[in-house]
This record gives sequence, structure tokens and C-alpha cells, in this order.
Amino acid sequence: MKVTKIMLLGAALGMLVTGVTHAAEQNFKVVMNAYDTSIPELKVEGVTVNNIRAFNVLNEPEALVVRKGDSVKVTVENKSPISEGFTIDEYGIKETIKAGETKVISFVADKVGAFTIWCQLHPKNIHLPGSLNVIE
Ligand SMILES: [Cu+2]
Repeated sequence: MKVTKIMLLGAALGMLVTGVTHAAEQNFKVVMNAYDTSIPELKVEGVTVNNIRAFNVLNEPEALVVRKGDSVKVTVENKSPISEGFTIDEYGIKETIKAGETKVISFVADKVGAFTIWCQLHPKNIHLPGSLNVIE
């Protein structure tokens, strides 16, 4: 009983060490979701404004964490009703994904740091930015 536990622990540690020492392949699925923020009626200082249509877009998950040297594959599905962008300046990535489409974006994480994933088509207060975190 005790020997089995020690062997299992040894195997788990071995897997951990393997994960740290070898560059891995990292696969992510990111879904761009639109959240309705429409306001049917708004009264401001006696003025009534009707039917303000708006939405926010979120990349889910927002943060991707990888290790330096990893081969990264991000499958991005756009569930927003309009085209959305996926840009990481420091990695030279700038993609446009049409409504309902899915794109696969691949790169090697050769630069360490925290990089903004943002949409080049919309303001950052509407399409909220995410991050790519590449650690040593
Ligand atoms: Cu966008």
C-alpha cells in the first residue's frame, strides 16, 4: 500500500519535471462572445432616447498562459454577429474573423512577457482585450 503511493508520487513528479523541461504544444479554444447591452429607453434631463443598440465582446478565456518555446495553436471561434479582430502586436499577429467563422492561429512563443490580445476593429471598451502571458 505504502509502496504503491510512493511509486504514484514518483510518476507524478516525473511528469511534472518532463513538462517543465520540454517545449510543449499548447492548444487553446477561444470563443468570441457578444453580450447585449442594449437600452430600450433612456431618459436624461428630460430627453428620451429610444432603442440604443449596443453590445460588448469578450474573448473567452481572456488570458492564455504558455511557456517560452511552446508551440501555440489558438482556435478562435467568432460567435459575435459581426467580424472581430485578434491581434498580438509583439508576435506580428493580426487576424480578422468573420461572424460565425473559426480560424486557427499558430505561433511559437519565443518572447517572454505579458502581451495584449486586442481587436483591431473595435474600441477596447467595447471589445475587451485579453492577454498572452509567456513565462520562462
Ligand atoms: Cu472586436
